[in-house]
Amino acid sequence: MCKTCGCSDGAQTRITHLDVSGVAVVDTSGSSGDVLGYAHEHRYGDEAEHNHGVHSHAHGGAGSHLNAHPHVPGDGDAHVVSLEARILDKNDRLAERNRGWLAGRGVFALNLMSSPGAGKTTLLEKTLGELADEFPLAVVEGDQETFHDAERIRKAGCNVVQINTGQGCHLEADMVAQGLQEIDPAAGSIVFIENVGNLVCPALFDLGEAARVVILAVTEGEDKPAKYPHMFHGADLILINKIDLLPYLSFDLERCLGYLHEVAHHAEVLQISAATGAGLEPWFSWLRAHREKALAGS
Ligand SMILES: Nc1nc2c(ncn2[C@@H]2O[C@H](COP(=O)(O)OP(=O)(O)O)[C@@H](O)[C@H]2O)c(=O)[nH]1
Ligand SMILES: [Mg+2]
Repeated sequence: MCKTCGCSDGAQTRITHLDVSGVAVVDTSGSSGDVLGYAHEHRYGDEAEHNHGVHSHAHGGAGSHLNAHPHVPGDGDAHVVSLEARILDKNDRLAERNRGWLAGRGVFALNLMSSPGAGKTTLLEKTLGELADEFPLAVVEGDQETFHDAERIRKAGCNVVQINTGQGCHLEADMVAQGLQEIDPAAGSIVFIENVGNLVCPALFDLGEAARVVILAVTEGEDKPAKYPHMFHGADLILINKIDLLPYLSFDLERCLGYLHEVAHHAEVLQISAATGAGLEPWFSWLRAHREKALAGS
């Protein structure tokens, strides 16, 4: 059991590739690709190779995990630490494999993280509307349960796979590898990986992305970067969302920017409203530039 976020050994990951043309879902477990019933899911945690009891409950990228989950020294502690180190090594190795696979294809993949409800899916909907005519886009959706977000993305006409993590609170590299196989992104694509809503554990798992984008909604309060520094420290780009609500809140923007400077001075910060579209042009430009770079490097 993860002491930080409550992942349990019973977690089961399911991967579902939604069919863009209709409400049906393509079963991802068989080789035929037949269109099956809506609720047909691929439980890859059942496969022998994916020992879910181990990989779904590892927390922390490289050494950060050991800091985040300190162990009380005692009998068996060395064993626990070495087991965790092996699990984390495994995630990092798989993340590197994803990164190489994406780079070889000239695909720009980003890991989009935030608290639940900060506006990740709304931003993706707006972004798909703007960029879909320019180059191929695909989305890997991470949620504990439901196809709600994947449905929203599918309605926008985008290639999307939903990963349901069960009791797991974050995506891991092997889940994303499965998702990438499903969406099979073309050269020059952007792949958006919407992580499970959580400001803690997703920060600790490398998925093989080329960039990390963190959304902070003004409704969450200005102190979240100070309270959850690991998440913001790892970001390449931070989007302060829901700025349309600023007139109605006591959110102290200057203070928030101060905290961000302290924990993530290297990151670019943009102020946006995913709902109204305000401030989104620099975000679109950022995406175009990173996609160009990924394509040029392939
Ligand atoms: N006012 C306002 N609401 C927003 C904005 N972005 C998202 N929302 C709302 O916030 C709620 C959660 O958004 P969603 O995109 O599902 O968040 P997610 O859980 O991070 O994917 C929804 O009701 C959205 O309509 C914004 O910029 N301004
Ligand atoms: Mg969402």
